[in-house]
Amino acid sequence: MSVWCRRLRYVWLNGRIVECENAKVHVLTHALHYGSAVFEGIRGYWNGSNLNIFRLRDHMVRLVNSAKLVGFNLGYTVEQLVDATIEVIKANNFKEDVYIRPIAFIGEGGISLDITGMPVEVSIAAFPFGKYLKAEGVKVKITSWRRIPSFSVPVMAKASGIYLNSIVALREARREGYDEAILLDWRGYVAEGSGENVFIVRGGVIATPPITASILEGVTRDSVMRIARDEGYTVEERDITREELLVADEIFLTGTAAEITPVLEVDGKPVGDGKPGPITMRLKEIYQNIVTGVDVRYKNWLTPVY
Ligand code: PY5
Repeated sequence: MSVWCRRLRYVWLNGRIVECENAKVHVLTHALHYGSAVFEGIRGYWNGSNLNIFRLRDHMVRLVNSAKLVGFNLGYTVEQLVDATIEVIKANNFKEDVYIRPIAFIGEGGISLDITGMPVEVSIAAFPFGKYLKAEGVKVKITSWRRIPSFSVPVMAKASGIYLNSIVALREARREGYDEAILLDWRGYVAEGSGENVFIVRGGVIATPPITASILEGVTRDSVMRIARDEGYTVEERDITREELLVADEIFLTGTAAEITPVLEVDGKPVGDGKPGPITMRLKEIYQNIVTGVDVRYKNWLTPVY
């Protein structure tokens, strides 16, 4: 039995709800060999009476766009993918916080690198999930591995193959005792974390790298920019130098899995006084209130399941 089937009962696979044990692929699956897959990470938050999925439609739009960038067609509309997500959560009857992992991949189409006409498979799985990174804050290393540039691969796509870059970067950081890696882009400017976008605060001004720094255009990044601007902060999308990380008042990471995670140390040096900063904590609190539906100002970001 797959260890996953202890955490979930049903999976949505190619248009149908199937038993977890039957959500399988062959070892010669194209995507397993070449990383020819695109995926999403989405969270659903249980607030005691309903499960609200955060920015579900925006994630599915990115999934469809990722496939387009890699060069294949998902075969499902955004609306169908939204409905399928709700269907699979209902089938499992989850009444707790979940992580949702849709993936579209090239299936059994041979070993050619030409994916033209190869079969595309789509699955959506959801499972109970807690914290991804230490909620109190993380120690990061500026890794020696650079973020794959967008002139080599369309890095705007959340494509599986690109994650080898994140895997080696995080491996290096963890081996040396850090919690997370920050990758610089090919020019040497700050790109992002292994699975998160990066924000810094200097003199009350918030800044985050632009999409021209080979980053994934994060949904949480977009949400945080909106929230911060609504709170009256100035938010700049601009290149950030490595040295700015070392003199920033605050640094935080954003991502679906990581949510808003304070950075306490960079390369062994404390960020500010080494404790989570006030702006980081304020944004974290607002974000928490939004995803649980307490802050109704951003209610259109939530899709209730039940
Ligand atoms: N950058 C990278 C490389 C990412 O993998 C992610 C998300 C982000 C940025 C943030 O994007 P978003 O805010 O849209 O989530 N990472 C996934 C996640 O679910 C997978 C992490 C293992 O957070």
